[in-house]
Amino acid sequence: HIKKKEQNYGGISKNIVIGLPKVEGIEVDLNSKRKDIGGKKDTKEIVEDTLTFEAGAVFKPGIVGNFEPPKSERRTGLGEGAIPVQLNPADENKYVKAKREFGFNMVISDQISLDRTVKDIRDPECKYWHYPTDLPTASVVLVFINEGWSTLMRTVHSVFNTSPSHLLAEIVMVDDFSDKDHLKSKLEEYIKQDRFEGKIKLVRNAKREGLIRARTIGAINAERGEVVVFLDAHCECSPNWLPPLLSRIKQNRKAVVCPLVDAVDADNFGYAPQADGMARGVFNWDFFYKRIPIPPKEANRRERNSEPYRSPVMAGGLFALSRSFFFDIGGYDNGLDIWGGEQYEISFKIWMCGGILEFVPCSRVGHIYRRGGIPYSYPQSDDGISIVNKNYLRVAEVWMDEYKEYFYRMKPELRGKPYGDITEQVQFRQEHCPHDFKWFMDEVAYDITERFPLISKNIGWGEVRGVGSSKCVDSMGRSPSGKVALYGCHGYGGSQLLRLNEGGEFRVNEECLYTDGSTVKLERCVPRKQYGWNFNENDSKITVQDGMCLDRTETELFVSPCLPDKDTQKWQFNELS
Ligand code: UD2
Ligand code: MN
Repeated sequence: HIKKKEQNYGGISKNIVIGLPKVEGIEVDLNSKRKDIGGKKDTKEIVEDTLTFEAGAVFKPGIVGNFEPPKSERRTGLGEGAIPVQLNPADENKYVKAKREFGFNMVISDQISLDRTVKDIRDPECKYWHYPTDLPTASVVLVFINEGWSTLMRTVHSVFNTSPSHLLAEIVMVDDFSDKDHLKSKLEEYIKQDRFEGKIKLVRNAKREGLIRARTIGAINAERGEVVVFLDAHCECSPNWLPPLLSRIKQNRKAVVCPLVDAVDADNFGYAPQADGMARGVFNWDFFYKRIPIPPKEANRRERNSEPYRSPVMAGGLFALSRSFFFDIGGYDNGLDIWGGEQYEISFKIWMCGGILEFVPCSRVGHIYRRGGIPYSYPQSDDGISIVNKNYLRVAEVWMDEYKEYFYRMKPELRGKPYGDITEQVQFRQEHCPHDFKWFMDEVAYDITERFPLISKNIGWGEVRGVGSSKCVDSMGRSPSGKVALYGCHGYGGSQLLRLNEGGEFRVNEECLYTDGSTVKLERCVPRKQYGWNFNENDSKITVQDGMCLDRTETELFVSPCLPDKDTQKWQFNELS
């Protein structure tokens, strides 16, 4: 059903696919991918299909494992070993422009070899792990749109240089409708080079699909490898990053594994671990990705720190899984657009449909976190809700059962907003996924509510306007410890979107209002702290413990003893629950 237009580019690769079949006039139903790929139809089949393998990796203290050094020779160029590179002040203007265009310092990137090696910051234990030699092969899928040349191609070179060639089946590059010249014929020529052994397949989307459908298209086209590895298009791999991932999948076909993601600095291209070391991936109730320490229960399941550990959710961009398992769990929801939310969808799915999600400490990959710019735009949404929020709604509605209520309490403005048709996803879940969200919270993500307690029901939310005034409570974009003030009501939400709930919290996003007895300030909400805010609809007063009331001058907020008829102590929320 999914037919590809195959073109032979001078014998370099027989599999270069240009254009989605859709534009070629062939009906392609992305939703039918499961059937096409031989995915399984019901839970029973998925379970029986689990392959059991012999021994996995073995730890032998003192005996170095089958660690394969990078293919490139030791080099001495600029940025080699990921030592930070300083910008020549004469390049300041070019630098500013590049940062705005790509989010990266392309001036420096262009000066660093595409074959550079990065620092080896793995746990020293890692070299004593002995991985099986007959591992499943991998197709590495890179989706990209308008990425800078050297950061994109350094990703390709790095994957080549650091992967044992018998395990690297192919790299599938999915161009999500880029319009930059350097990604046109130059790219097609470049990937034909002998050094890439005909292993690079380029798929050009005929229209902008967004990273989520682009990845699905990549997985559909990744026919050569047993495992699909997704990476962002601006990554650099550490030594021996691939075997620990493949080995885990070999042991358990339903293990979805993430490397530890290190940070390649967007300005100087230095390489560093994330500040909090090894962490679990979780989310707060408005779907911000968070990292929290590995709880003892999980840490103790392992004998060594260098062993894989389970995580409730992944960050999104970098992970490996059996290609057939990807399609068994239905791949991504094709209704997710452009960017965002898919990391939760796939994570919930993995757990709730019978898989496991792990972080693998001996596999490390660097990712450049954008700073100061993005090379693509977010299309305008047509129904008064941003694309990211719409994605979140789909994920919450399909997967979170009664827990979606906490999401809505954090984002009350999204209640009732349109999120498209989810019938197919709901049906898929019913037919294939034995666990519900409560099971996920209790058995897998049991450490989330410690950090991000369930949100209490809102009493009032929206703009908080002084009665008889045109001013609203405004966080003024001041993050923790800033003073909250009054500002002309603007109706755009953001710093004026507040929520006061039955748990006594008065919040703007993750920040809570508190008072030192006179002024009103913001702090990162402290779990289970009794802030003591309340709103009384009858006298329009916002009180905080000990009979104090929220009060105002023209521009300032403070608390003062409650007085029955004091007009400056009267408030109105534009929405009451
Ligand atoms: C993070 C993830 C990213 C994805 C995203 C949420 C990491 C390190 N990164 O954002 O993988 O899960 O959260 O959705 O975990 N792209 C397209 N088409 C688009 C937009 C982006 O192909 O319309 C490509 C882009 O070129 C890049 C990849 O998708 O290769 C991820 O985009 P990003 O790097 O801008 O996202 P990031 O790292 O901020
Ligand atoms: Mn990225």
